[in-house]
Amino acid sequence: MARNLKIAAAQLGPLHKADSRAVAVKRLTNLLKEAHAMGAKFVVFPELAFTTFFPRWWMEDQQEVDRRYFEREMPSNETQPLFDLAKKLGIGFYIGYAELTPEGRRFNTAILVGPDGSITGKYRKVHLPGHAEHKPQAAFQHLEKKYFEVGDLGFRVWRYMDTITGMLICNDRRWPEAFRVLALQGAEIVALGFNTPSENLHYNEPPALRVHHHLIMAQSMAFQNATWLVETAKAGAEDGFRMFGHSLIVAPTGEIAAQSLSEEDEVICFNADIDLAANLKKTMFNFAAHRRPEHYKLIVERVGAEVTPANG
Ligand code: CDV
Repeated sequence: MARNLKIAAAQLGPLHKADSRAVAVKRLTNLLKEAHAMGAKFVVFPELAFTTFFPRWWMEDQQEVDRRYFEREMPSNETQPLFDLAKKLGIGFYIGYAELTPEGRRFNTAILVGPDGSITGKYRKVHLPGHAEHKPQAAFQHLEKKYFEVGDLGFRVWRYMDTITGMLICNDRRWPEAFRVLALQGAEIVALGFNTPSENLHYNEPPALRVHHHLIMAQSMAFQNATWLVETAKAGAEDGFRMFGHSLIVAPTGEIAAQSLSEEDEVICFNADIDLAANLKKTMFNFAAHRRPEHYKLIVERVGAEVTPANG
């Protein structure tokens, strides 16, 4: 029996500082309805999908940050309509949000919600990019290291809608290790939401090159790990700070099956044959037959690059 799952990436255009949770939830529910009309059964929303990408702002009043941007419960009264609609439509989804735990810990989090409305899995972002200190000279900040702790749940997969699905968040897509840990657990779908500024905070880089990196990473990670990969952007100019779109659904062959065209709210959808990866998993990327972990020790032992002496 072929296993097919109609997957959608539900891209959000900009959410500004002044946009309320209610505005965000209304737009998310509209995207969900559009995905449903396209026949989607699993919808991937962006990273930090209920608010503007707030780590671009230096803010000192943590109580205010918590109130405006963090979720103490999921779902809450404000986010419940999205869960209710998804359950009514029988759609499962991935969504990212800023999580404030009862112990006062803060994470950049994503959840996998089943078509029955229950939360199947949670992932807390491991690779936090940017910095913790204020950079007043910079055009904008990237303060994920200030606002969030490194995720403490590891890289996991879940049996989900007759597939094996894992979650990552944004910057994780630049790290092959994250994908490989999911692939070693049999991942068939990797869902990932992102917010990626079109400008490089650190040095001058053509925006087109940043999109190029995004595309080649997605294609290579999907192929090398023989998995479907869904990457969904929050895009466009949020209060004047532009982020690129290019939400993607990539097949395990490394081919882009669907890609967004705008930097606005947009749904892309593809009927994914989950078993498309079966041949790859049995041959080229048969891990059990071909991997040589005894030669990969440095990957877990060493964090930063250290140059060994010549011929050492
Ligand atoms: N939200 C992110 O993790 N953004 C990073 C930016 C800072 C480069 C990304 O990897 O896209």
